[in-house]
Amino acid sequence: MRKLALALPLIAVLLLAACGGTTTTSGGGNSSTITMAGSSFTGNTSITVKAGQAVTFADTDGGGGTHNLVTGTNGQFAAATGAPTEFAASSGVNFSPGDTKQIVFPNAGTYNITCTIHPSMQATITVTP
Ligand SMILES: [Cu+2]
Repeated sequence: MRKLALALPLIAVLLLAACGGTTTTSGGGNSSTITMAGSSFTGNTSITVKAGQAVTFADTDGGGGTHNLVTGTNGQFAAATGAPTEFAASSGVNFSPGDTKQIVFPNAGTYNITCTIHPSMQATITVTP
């Protein structure tokens, strides 16, 4: 009984660590990750995935920032046929510092992504069939 009482908190810590591990995809080698800092994209801004694959948006560089990503250019929303449902509305996808979100792109096409808060933030996601 005494051993079990010690083991339970340990298991809880291990589970938390495992969950945290999924957010450590920022930076470098991952070609399907878009990284953001306080007011800009910081890595690849032109990436290619296959239809049905997820793009990871990691707002973690330097602690991240507040962003509102939409389809469009120069901070202006433009509806994009075939874009993920998350990007279907002008309200877009909100990021708070430290957020990492995976968004599946189900349809082939070329999608421009911009930030309504920082119009200079622009990325292009190409989805191949
Ligand atoms: Cu932004």
